[in-house]
Amino acid sequence: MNDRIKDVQLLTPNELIRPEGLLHGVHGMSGGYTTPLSNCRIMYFPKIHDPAGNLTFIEGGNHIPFDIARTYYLYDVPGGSSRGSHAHKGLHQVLIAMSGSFDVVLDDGTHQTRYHLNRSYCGLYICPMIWRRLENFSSGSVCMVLASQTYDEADYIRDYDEFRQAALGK
Ligand code: T46
Repeated sequence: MNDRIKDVQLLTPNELIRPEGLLHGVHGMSGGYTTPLSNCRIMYFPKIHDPAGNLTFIEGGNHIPFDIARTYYLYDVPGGSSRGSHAHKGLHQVLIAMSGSFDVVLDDGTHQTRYHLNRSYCGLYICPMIWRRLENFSSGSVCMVLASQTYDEADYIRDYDEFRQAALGK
C-alpha cells in the first residue's frame, strides 16, 4: 500500500465520515459492516454557507485519506448508460456527484452495497479491490473522481471472474 494512504479506520467521526445520511439501501448479504466493503463509505466535506452561494473544499490527505494525484469527471452520460464495471488493484478514489445524481454499486466479490450520490459536499470513498458500477445517471449529472494515482491501465481488472478470484484469494 502507498505510504501516503491513510488508514481510513483511523479517521474519527469528526474527520467528516458519517455513514448515515445519504447512504441509501444497504444490500450487503451479511447485513452488517463486517466485509471489505466496510472500508468504503460516505464522507462529508466542509461546507461554507453563504447567501451568495455555498463553498466546499477538499484537501488531499486531510479530508480524504490520500494525496490527490489525478482528478477526472464523467458528464453528458446518456440516460440508461452505466460506467465502471471494473476494479482497481491499488487505486483509492473518492466519487462526488458535483451535479445531479447517480447510483454506485460496490462489490467485494461476495457482498454488494448500493449508494445514491446526490450532494456535492459528500463523497464516496472506494478502496482498492472493489468492483464498481455506476448507473441511474440523472440528466445533467456530473461525477467527479479524486484519485490516488495517475492513469495506469495495468491497475484495472476488467473481468469480473478474474476480480472475484483475486478478491477471494483463489
Ligand atoms: C471509475 C469510474 C467512476 C484515461 O485516458 N485517463 C483516465 O484518467 C481515465 C479515468 C480514463 N482514461 C481513458 C481510458 C479509456 O480508454 O478513458 C477511457 C474510459 O476509461 P474507463 O473505462 O476507466 O471509464 P469508466 O467511466 O468506466 O471508469 C472511470 C474510472 O476508470 C473508474 O475508476 O471508478 O470512472
